[in-house]
Amino acid sequence: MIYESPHPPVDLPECSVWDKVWANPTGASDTKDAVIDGPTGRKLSRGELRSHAQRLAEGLRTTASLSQGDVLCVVSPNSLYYHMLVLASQCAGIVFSGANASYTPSELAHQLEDSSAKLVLAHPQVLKTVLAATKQLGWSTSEQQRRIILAVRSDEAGPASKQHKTLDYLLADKEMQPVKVHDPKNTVAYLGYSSGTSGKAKGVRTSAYNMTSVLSILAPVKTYEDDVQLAVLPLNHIYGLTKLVHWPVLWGNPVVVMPKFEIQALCSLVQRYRGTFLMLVPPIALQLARDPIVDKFDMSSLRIIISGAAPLGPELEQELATRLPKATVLQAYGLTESSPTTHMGIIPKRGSIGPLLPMMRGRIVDPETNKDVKQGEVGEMLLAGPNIMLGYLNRPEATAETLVKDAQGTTWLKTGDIARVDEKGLFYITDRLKELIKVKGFQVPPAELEAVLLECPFVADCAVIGVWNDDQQTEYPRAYVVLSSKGKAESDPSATIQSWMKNKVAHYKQLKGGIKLVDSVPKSPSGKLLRRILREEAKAEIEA
Ligand code: 4UW
Repeated sequence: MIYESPHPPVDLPECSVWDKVWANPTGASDTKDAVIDGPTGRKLSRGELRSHAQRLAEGLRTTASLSQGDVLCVVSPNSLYYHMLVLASQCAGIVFSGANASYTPSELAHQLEDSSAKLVLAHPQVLKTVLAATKQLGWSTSEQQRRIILAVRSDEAGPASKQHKTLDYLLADKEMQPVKVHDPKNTVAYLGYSSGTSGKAKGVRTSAYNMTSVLSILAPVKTYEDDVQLAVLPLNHIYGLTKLVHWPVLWGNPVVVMPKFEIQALCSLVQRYRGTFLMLVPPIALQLARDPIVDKFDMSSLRIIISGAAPLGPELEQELATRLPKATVLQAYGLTESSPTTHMGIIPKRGSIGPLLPMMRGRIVDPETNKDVKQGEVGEMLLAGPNIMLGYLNRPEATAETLVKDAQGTTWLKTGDIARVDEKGLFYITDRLKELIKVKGFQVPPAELEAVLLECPFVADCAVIGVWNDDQQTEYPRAYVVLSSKGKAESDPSATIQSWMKNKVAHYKQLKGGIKLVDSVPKSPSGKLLRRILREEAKAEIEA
């Protein structure tokens, strides 16, 4: 059966993202704060944000010679300028591709190469990584100087400004007239990276219409003029990009940005700016619910707390709600491939991701037969709606496996998540069919870690799965490793492999779930890794 959203339909405008976010339905003034840098207190008003974004757009077009459809890659932790960089790209019709600021050079090189990024805007903190990544791709020094620009103003760039230009170089005197997007349904506006149901990270082609639609279908969550958002989640990931970059600008709400999560700093910013809206991931929910430091701050301004990107158990959700009784605690769900939000627990039911948002439709199918299961039974969740991506970049096969058309011509996204729907139409995520591991909400594709491990001289064969860590409320990757003869000669091969991995993959991809030395890893007769067997074994181990 097809589940329909219980919410009334909403209008879906066919315009550019720029026109949507600056439509200003609340009549917010230009002098109102738009972005506040948490650590320094520096601010950009709405007027400044819009004007700077238009000037930067003009510089991207003229000084950097980017044309409509070219890809701009931004590598930066959350900063005062992140909103401006995203919005400048939308003003100029440039495709925005945000990279994770903790990527290693080879991880970043993959995204730069795969996306064919023309220009990189890099925060000075990550410049070393960007230089190493582009060197791997064969960029000469002069090319690096031309194509890598620091994502800060000149007075903040430090010694890096001796070699690289800064945003001041790109900020033109003139404001660009925002481009008109004539076919928003088929115009790619963002290229996020997601492994989807299998394999390595792939470019997700998110159209302008996908983004304007998702902003429209979030309508059931009411925002008010005096709401203040806290941006502790990374703004490059689709969760932050949609809900902490575009959404607050649309509703005229200031956003306080934090470059990294730290519980005391978060609480102090909530208190100082009377924060009302907090989006988080389960490990942050855990600290907010249990860390004694929280009691030292006035958190009474918090009105809505939304958790997503990974499962949050009903007990912890309730614990958080009890500790912060003025706030409504709820869960939401989404994927990079759905731009991202599809469900939101508007009326919270502990452990549920809520009903479908307006215009969304869902199915729960038996993954073997693709036939719908009965209401209440578990199966793979399929979703259809205006926010479903156009497909993966240059990967027609992966796209065809993930987006399937039914006889009525509706395109369904196979989420790779196992879910059930109760009698009230509320959805519950119960398991994951796909091999993806989520560490504190970040994607960790096991196939990627296996490929890196197989380059290690101590490893003959391996398989990687996620194992649940209750203390941290997250999964961590664990490797099952068959040692090579070189590995067998090591006194502590696990420690050697762990330190070998240190520089190869980002910190959140490290094998914190441990390494198990085994004689073989389970494979099908055709040689396909059977990670599910290892997952079941690990689950049984935890439950024992
Ligand atoms: N419960 C259990 C959940 C949940 C979940 C996601 O990295 P991606 O591609 O994307 C995200 C997006 C998170 C998000 C989107 C929209 C939104 O409003 C919101 O608010 C809280 C959060 O993480 O990973 C997608 C995968 O992450 C898992 C699930 O496996 C999904 O396929 N996931 N949300 N509430 N699991």
